[in-house]
Amino acid sequence: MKTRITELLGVQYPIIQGGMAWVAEHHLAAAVSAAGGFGLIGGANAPGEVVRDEIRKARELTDKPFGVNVMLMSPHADDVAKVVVEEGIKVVTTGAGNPEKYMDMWKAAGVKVIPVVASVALARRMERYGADAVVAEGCESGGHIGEQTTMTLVPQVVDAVEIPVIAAGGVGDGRGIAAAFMLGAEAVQIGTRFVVSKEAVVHENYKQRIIKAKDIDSAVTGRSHGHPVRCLRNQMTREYAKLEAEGKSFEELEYLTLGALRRAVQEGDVTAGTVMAGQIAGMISKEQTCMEMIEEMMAQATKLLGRD
Ligand code: TUI
Repeated sequence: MKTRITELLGVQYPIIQGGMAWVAEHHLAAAVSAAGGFGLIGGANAPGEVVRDEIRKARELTDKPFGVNVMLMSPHADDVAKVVVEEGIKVVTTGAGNPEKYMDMWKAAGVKVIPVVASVALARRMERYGADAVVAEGCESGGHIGEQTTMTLVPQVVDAVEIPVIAAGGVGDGRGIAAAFMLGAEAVQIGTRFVVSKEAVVHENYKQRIIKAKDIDSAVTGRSHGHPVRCLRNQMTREYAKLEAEGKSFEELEYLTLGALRRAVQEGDVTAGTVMAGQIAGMISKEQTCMEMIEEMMAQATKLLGRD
């Protein structure tokens, strides 16, 4: 399945791995790229030097291309933005903000820029600023989200811009990929399914929580403060909802979630930690290698799309 995105990224399959905080480290990025997809190292809140180290470690594992996701709310975003240029990274995605201030530096260095957007307005603006593609991310996604669903956002972004569009949010198998293509996307970005891959270095409890999740297990914290974050329901989300209903300030609520993602991902505290995952978690049923996941999804998608 050749598209403008597979050409842009130089990959076999139109599958990009999400730049998930604490999850998208070098083992996962290298495994997705080695399997013919496009792996990403998630900068998240990490300092520039940590991201540099991750890039170098991924290069030891694969000579296939991979990229870096710059999380724009990070206090280290400026440093990470420079490190990707210094390390010769060819593709950057951005999340949780507007990357305009880095565009000139990246374009001058020949870096392809793919902002993640949650609205048509930002997609248009990014195209004007020279973005090479956009990821249109619906609120089925895990983590920091916008308001629109993938089903409604993707076709509206496809109609609004000339650059190719990658669909994200709620894609976890070949049916989701085929559906995204029907909406006009030329690739998909997948996060939650890759969390349960054999190569993802996360706590076993986190993987099992996703594998056991039911359709209704997803919750969004922080809506009332304009910082919606999707995760799986647990003691933390119940406590958060209670305090949110009591009108507690954003700062007080942040205290509850501070460091809670790391506690879930690395220490396996899926009770009090923030178990970020997309709504598709309910469909994800087993651990597999990235190669098995990608080949299974592509076989199903190409069959459904009549391209096999
Ligand atoms: O960025 C994500 N997903 C994330 S980032 C993250 S780390 C974090 N953890 C806790 C709280 C906050 C962040 C976990 N998951 N996805 C991409 C994404 N970007 N989704 C939505 C947006 C977005 C939203 C508003 C992008 C731009 C925007 O407005 C920018 C503007 O200035 O107009």
